[in-house]
Amino acid sequence: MNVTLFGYPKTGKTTLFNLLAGAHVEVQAYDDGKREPNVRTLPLSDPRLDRIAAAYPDKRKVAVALDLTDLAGISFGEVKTSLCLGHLRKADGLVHVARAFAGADIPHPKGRVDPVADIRGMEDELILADLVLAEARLERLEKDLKKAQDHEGEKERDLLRRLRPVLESSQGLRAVPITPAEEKLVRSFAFLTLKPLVHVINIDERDLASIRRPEALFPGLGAATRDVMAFCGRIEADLADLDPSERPAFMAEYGLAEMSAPIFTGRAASFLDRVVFFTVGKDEVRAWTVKKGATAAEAAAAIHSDIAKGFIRAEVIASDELLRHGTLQRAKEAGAIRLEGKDYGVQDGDVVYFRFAA
Ligand SMILES: Nc1nc2c(ncn2[C@@H]2O[C@H](COP(=O)(O)OP(=O)(O)O)[C@@H](O)[C@H]2O)c(=O)[nH]1
Ligand SMILES: [Mg+2]
Repeated sequence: MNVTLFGYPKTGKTTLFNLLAGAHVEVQAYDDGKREPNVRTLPLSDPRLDRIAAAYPDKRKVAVALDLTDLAGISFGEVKTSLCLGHLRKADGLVHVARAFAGADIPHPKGRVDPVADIRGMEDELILADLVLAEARLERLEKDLKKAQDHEGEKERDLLRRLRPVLESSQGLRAVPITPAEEKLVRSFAFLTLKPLVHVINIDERDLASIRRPEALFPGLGAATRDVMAFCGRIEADLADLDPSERPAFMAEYGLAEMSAPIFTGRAASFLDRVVFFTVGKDEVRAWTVKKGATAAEAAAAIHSDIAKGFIRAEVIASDELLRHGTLQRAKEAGAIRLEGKDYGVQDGDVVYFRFAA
């Protein structure tokens, strides 16, 4: 799973990257012309995994790996031609970092701090980048279809003809109902406005008391609010540098109940439209993810194609219930484990054992 941080220059992207990844990449007030993204893979901590693993002290604990990418700033109006576009298209989820901190020492490219305008501006830029792509593809397809018949090509053209006016009316493609078959047709385009997107606002330290209520700080956000979160780069970066034993006292002084990074990573799977399930194997207790709505057969395939091929049954128990029993063995003795078939829809938090014929 890849999550990519992007945004206009000097909004606190690298500061957030450091907080999320526990990294120490240098942050700067002035552009150093660095274009290479920062990348880290981090284990997604999950309290359910910790508790299941605690019941099996001899087994290794393996978390879901999250690939985090931190891009160089994109200048205003340049998303559609940016060198970063390829990175954005590769991402499973996008995190747009917007600046709300005043910081007179950090120049703002537009000479004003207005996160609501920047969020709207960035959404428009993503829509425009998709429109440029859709139009180019449509033009080519229409030309090709005049020369030769192509049934698949016609389906694609019809879909693009439906999507283009949506983009032209400044709406993202997420609002369009698309069937799974149609989704397959456009998957290779990696439309940006089909990806999960969250706006993360880097708030000013004087607004710290409202950090978990960005909608109160920025009433102009309107309908976009449900996809907005906030952090405070300057203060949280300082807190992260402290010895963990000293941190709570300083957090209390600031009135900050929780650091933002663990809140964000805790929501990562649901943000990416995925569910987490667990396996207890011979050597390891492990967390996996599949897209929301995936079947037991698809979950098996996420582990190994052989398990999916020889799939017989899935033995399933919710992690909460497993923890009430202690171990799978005891849950089994209590008759608490269900047998499910290929088409069972995997639920977030399921603990699954796949029976399969090798
Ligand atoms: N005053 C203030 N400065 C910040 C805050 N967050 C980041 N900065 C500073 O803004 C500059 C750019 O930060 P950086 O994370 O490199 O931004 P990026 O260009 O988006 O990656 C650095 O000097 C940071 O120390 C904040 O919340 N308040
Ligand atoms: Mg940066």
